[in-house]
Amino acid sequence: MKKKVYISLTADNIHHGHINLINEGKKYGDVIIGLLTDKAVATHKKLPILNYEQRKLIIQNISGVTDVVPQSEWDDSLTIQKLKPEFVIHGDDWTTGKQAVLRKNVIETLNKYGGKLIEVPYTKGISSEAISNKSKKVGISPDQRIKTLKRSIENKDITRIIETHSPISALIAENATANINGREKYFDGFWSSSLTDASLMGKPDIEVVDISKRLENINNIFEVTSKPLIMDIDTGGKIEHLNLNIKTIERLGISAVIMEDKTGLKKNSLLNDTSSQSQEDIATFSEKIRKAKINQQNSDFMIIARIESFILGKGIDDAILRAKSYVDSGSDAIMIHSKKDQPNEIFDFSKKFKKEFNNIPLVCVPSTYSSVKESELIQQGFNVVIYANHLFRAAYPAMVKTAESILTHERSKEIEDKLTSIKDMMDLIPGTN
Ligand code: SPV
Ligand code: MG
Repeated sequence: MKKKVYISLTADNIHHGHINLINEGKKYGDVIIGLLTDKAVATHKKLPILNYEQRKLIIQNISGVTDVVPQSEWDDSLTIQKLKPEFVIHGDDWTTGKQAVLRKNVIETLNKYGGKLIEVPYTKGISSEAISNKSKKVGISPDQRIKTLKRSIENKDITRIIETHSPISALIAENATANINGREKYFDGFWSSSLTDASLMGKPDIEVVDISKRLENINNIFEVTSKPLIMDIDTGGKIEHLNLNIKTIERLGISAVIMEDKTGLKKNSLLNDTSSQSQEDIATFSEKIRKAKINQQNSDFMIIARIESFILGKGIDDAILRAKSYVDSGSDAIMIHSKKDQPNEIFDFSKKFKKEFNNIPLVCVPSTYSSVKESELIQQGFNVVIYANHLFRAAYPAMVKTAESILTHERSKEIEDKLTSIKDMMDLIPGTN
C-alpha cells in the first residue's frame, strides 16, 4: 500500500505554488489534500470566495491528488492526528510569525507516531493573498455580493456589520482590520442606516429621504467596494411600493433589508420620547412580510423583520408573539431592538426565541447598550451585530472641532496634526496619481 502524504490547503486561488507542493508530495506517496472548510477559514481569515464544494471540485481534479478530506480546524495537526499520514508537505514560509505555532503543533503530532514533515521552498513571486487583492479590484457582480451575507451568517460565529453612509466610509470599513492573537478581524458587511443617511442630508429620520436617493448612495458605495450590505428600509412603506422597491434593491446587489414593525409617521427608535410612535398590528405586518417574500427573485436575498416591542414599552410576550408570526410569514431572520443601556431585555428575548427557532438568525443593534461584547452576543445566540451609526458619529465631532479651531485661531495650523495630510488623502484613492 502506498504511503499517505498530507497537504493542507484553502485553495481559493490556485496557482503554480500549489502545484509545486502537490508534485513534491507525489514523490512520497498518495497525496491527500486537507481542504479547509469555510468555517475553519472564517475563524482566522476572510471567507474564501469559492465555497468548500467549489474548491473541492477544483482540487480533486488536479493531477496528482488522490483524495480530498475536509480540514475542519485552522490548526492542521488535529486532522493529521486522525489521519496519521506518513508525510506532511508544507511550504517553508511558516517557521516564524503567526504560523510558527501551527508548525510546532504539526511537528509534535508527527513525532507521536513517527510521521515526517517535508518543507518545500516557498514559491516566490506569487501568493493567494495577492491574487485575491487583484480580483477585488476587478469588482463583484450583484449576485455574488448578495450571496456573501448568507454565507457569512452560516459560517461565522458572528457577522459584524458597520454603518457606511458614503463610498469613502465604506472603503474605510472594507479595509479596516485588527489582528488579535493571529486571528484577522474585519467587518463582514455594511449597514445602510436611515438615521445616518437622513443626517447626512440634514433631515430628520422620518422616512423623508426618498428611496431613490438612498439607493443612489448605495450604488456609489458598491462602485468601490465588494462586501455585502444590509439596508434599513424603515417600515417598508406601502406594500405596493415595497414590492416594486424590493426588485430594485435586489438588482443592485443588496443582500438583505430590515423592515421595522411601526406604522404611521416613523421616527427614530432611540428618541427619548417614543409616545407618538405606534406599532403595526401583528397580522398586517405579517402579511407585509409574506407579500414581500413572494416577490423576491434571488433565493439568497434576505428579508428581516425588526421587532420594536421593547422600544415602544411593550414586554417580552408581545415581542415573542410577533417573532413567531413573522418567522411563520417567511422572515429570514429577526432583529430585536432595544434602547436600554444594558442588554438584559434582548438577552431575555434571545433565550426564549432560540429555544423555538434555533436556526433563524438573530440580529441586534447595540447602540445604547454599547458595553456588550461580541463574545457575549455569541453566547446569547445572536448571529449578526450591527454598529449602526458609528462612522458617521466619528466624522461629525472631527468636523466640528476643525471648523471651530480655524475660527478661533484664524488659521488652520493648530488643527493640522489632527487632519489627514493632503498627500495621504490622495494616496488613499487608487488612480489619483
Ligand atoms: C438606523 O440606523 O437608522 C436604525 C437603527 O434604524 S436605530 O437608529 O437604532 O433605530
Ligand atoms: Mg433606521
